[in-house]
This record gives sequence, structure tokens and C-alpha cells, in this order.
Amino acid sequence: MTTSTTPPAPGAGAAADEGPIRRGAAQRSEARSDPRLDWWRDARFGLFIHWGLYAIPAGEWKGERIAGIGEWIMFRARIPVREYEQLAKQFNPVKFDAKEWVGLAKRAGQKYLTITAKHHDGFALYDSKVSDYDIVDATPFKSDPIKELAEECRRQGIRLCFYYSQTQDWHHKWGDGNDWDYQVPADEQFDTYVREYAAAQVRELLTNYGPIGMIWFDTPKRMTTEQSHFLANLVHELQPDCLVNGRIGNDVGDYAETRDNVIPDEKVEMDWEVPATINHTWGFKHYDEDWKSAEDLIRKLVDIASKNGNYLLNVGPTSEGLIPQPSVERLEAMGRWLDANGESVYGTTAGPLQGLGWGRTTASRRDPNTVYLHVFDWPADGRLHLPSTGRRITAAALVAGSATLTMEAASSGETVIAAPAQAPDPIDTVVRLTLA
Ligand code: FHN
Repeated sequence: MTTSTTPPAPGAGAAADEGPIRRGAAQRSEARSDPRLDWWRDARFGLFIHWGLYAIPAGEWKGERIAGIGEWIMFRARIPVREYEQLAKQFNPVKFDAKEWVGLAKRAGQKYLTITAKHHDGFALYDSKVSDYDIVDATPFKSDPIKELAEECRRQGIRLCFYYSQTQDWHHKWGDGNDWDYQVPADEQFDTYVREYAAAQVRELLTNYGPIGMIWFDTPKRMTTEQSHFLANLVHELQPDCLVNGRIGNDVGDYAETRDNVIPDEKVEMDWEVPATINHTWGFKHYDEDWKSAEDLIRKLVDIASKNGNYLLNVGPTSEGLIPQPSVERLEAMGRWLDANGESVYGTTAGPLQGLGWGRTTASRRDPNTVYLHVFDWPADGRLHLPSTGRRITAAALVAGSATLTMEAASSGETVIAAPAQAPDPIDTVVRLTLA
């Protein structure tokens, strides 16, 4: 199952021939056993939040609907810095409720939350001392939502992670990407931007909000290997356990990132994650109503886990601070499914059977004798034909409800599991196999 629903953003930094995985250090053989990633490997499912000034125009500028993803509106409509900056004066998200946002991640069964501390528009969603272009200094809201989120994440047991756009900054004259206000910065100017401005903000993020799970860099574009190492080293020096994603560039990250919304066709033998949207945009667009179904999202989560990956699923809150209701409903549906079937996703790795027509398999990372069958298409005759895993199966049971299933060996080497005639769960019925 490969899905590519979001058109690549201009300047997104991925070469067309790069394939679905943007590599990170996860490809190094020792990286697969780095225990710093254990919490993240166990988590499998995180909440991505794209929130910033772009939620005000919400996809529309001067009465015109601007094509593309919502958070790119400044770039797409070539909005001058001085004009775009004025949005800050209107940003007053009085309905923002950190407890509710973190509670939603919790109800959805997500284990980490990655929020845009600064996206390509350069606006800092936290109290930055190296710029006045931030939510505390430049908006009527005047308070720091990241501080509240950090406290709530601690209280509710969710790992807080920060998205930080280290290359593109359309507000800063030496950041990359704004060719309508500024000259393209020379290499030395861009280097100063990375080593002084971006580094100072990353330092703030890792100093002022307690332990951070990861810095999620993006669109490496012109980053040199030295610059990637410089930022990764800074992160690891300030918080040695903090992870760095693959989009730091130049194979320097702790794990690999796929292209947006692209799930590899086959299992991948490295640590990887797919950032994905529920509709077609990351930042809020008031007219993007094309939502993926809960069934699709649950099956995507399982598909990803069955190939060793993590699913970082996005919401784009409104400028008032509300997460759109269709996103809430879908995330809650995923959480209900995970409440019953979570053991087949959390703490699992790719399963022993790949390329199955009717579903997917995952395997416990800690118990070598436990394998999970995820049955998407229930057999019409209630008899599930299972190719040999190479190991003897001693028991089969439904994960939800725990009913034991009977098995018989078929002459072909297959095992036939006698299952109820009707699918117990039309989205994904999970069967736990115990191996000898
Ligand atoms: O350009 C960004 C985009 O706005 C969004 O943040 C996504 C999320 O993965 N990353 C970039 C495009 O790949």
C-alpha cells in the first residue's frame, strides 16, 4: 500500500530519485540497536501539530483560494514579510487548551507529540529571546503555548518533540527560501543563519521546556554535512537522549524519514517514520474537507508497523486554537481500536509474513514467540489460510475478547485457522499466534 496524497511542496528538499525514504543514520548497522530509540520504536504512533500564523488566512489570501498546503501560503502567494508579519497582531487563540490537545493524543493512543516550534514562515510559537517574531512578543495572546504543552505532556505521559525548520526561513533575510523580499543568501550568510540564529533557537527549545523527545528538522535542501553535524551535535550536547530525525540532512539523523504521506511497499530494515496528513494539508485550510476515513488510517498505522515504521499523523488547529472536529473524531476512533488491539502495534516490529493479500503481520519486540495477524479482509468461509511461518504454532486467539481459535494443519504446509463466519472487526481483526 503506497499512498502519496499530498503534492510535494516546492522546495521540499527531496530529489525525485530519492525514493520513499530520506535516509538518516538509521541505515548504519549499529543504529538499529541504539537504545536511545527504544521508546520511539515502542511508540509506533505520534501526533504531529502544524500551528502558526498561517492558520489565520487558512488557505485564502485577499479573497483567493491559494493552491497547495496551508502553511505554505506565504510562499505560494509571495506575501511580503512586512505584510505577513501583520497576521501576528490578529493571532489570539483564546480557545487553545493544552490539556485538551494532549488529552486527544492520549485518547488516540499516540505516545509522542511533535509541534511546529518554528515553521518555514519563521514565526516562533514559543517565547524566543533571539527574535521578537514570536507568540509572546508579537501577538495579543502574549503567552507561551509550548510551556503549557510541556507541562501537560509531562502530566499525561506524552513525549514532547519539536519541529524546527532549520533551512527555510522566509522571514529572516539569511534563511533559505524567500526570493521575493530578499536576495538569495550567500553560503556564508546562510552558514551564519544556521550557526547563530537557528542554533540559538534550538538551544532555547532544549533548555527551557524540560526533556524533549526529538527535534524534527525539515527540508534540508542546502545544508552541508558540517552544518547537519553542527546542529545534531548541539542537540545531543544539550540533551543526549533527544533524537534527531533524518531531515537534518546528509545521513546525520538518528532515524530515517519517508517522503510525506508515502508508505514504503515493503518492510524496511531501518528505523523510519512517515509524516502524514488526515486531509491534504498540514496547516489549517478551511476548505480542505477531504478526510481519510478512520478505517483507512487504522490500516495505514498497521501497515506501517508491519514494515518497522512509525506513523506521525498530523492535525492543523484553527487560529482560535481548536483541532478540527473531523480530525478529533478519526483520532478517537483510532484510539478505541488501539484500546482493544494495542498490544499488536506498540512494542512490535515487522512480522514474519510479508506481502499477504488479506492483511499484515507484526511481531512482539520482546517476546520472540508472539506474532500478530492483522486480518483486513476476512475469509468468506471463515477459514483463514496461513502460509508457514517456519515455526510451529501452538495457539491462536483473538486479541480483542480473547476467544481461542482452533487450527488444523493443511497438507500444503499452511495452517488453517477456523474463525467466526463474520469478521469480528471489519477494519482489522487481530489474531495472536503463540509459536513453539
Ligand atoms: O515543507 C514542509 C511542509 O510544510 C510540512 O511541514 C511537511 C511535513 O512533513 N514537511 C515539509 C515538506 O516535506
